[in-house]
Amino acid sequence: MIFFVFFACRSSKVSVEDTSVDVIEDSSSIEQPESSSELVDIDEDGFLEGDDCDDWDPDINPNAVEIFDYIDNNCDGIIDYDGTFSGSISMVATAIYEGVPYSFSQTCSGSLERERGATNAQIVCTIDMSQENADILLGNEVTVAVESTTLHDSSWQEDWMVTSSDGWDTPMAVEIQWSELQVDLGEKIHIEGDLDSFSLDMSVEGDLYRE
Ligand SMILES: [Ca+2]
Ligand SMILES: [Ca+2]
Ligand SMILES: [Ca+2]
Ligand SMILES: [Ca+2]
Repeated sequence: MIFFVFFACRSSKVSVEDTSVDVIEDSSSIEQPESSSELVDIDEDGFLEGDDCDDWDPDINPNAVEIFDYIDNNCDGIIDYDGTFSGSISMVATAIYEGVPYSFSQTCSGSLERERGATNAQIVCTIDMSQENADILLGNEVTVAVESTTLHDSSWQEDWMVTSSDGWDTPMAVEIQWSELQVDLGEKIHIEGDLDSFSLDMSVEGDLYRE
């Protein structure tokens, strides 16, 4: 009987209590996590990682001098002598036909693309057919071109292929020379080529500029 009374008293207390609580949030008192986008200068070269294209190497930064090493030293997006170049190239030629020499002169368009050393270049000459026997000896178009070659320096000599729209082709020794990286970031290329064969002499010369 004593047990019954104790139980009855306890249950009446619990049933009438309201346990709900209003929670008041104060956002100013909540600590925000530190921003993860905060820029740092890991290599301590004076440039934050947003402007420094290699924040682990103090020799690479926007104030560095571009040198030939397959790396973008000065963070301008251009590696060494990379780029697209174009310009005018002069072509002169002398060809023998039935024992008689005929001379030709033409202004041609040159272009060169270099990306991480891989280079394609061509000179396209649309021949002025009013020149005597141009149709027989040169054809409507002569190109001097090289494809998929890799440049390892600022000057370079290699055989390019001279091809006529008439169907013949022959190699020409071509030398190209970039202007100094330290002077103008290598924005100019000088091109000279010579072909000296039994029936045809041809030379090309001119400058291409970074576009
Ligand atoms: Ca840095
Ligand atoms: Ca750096
Ligand atoms: Ca470089
Ligand atoms: Ca560069």
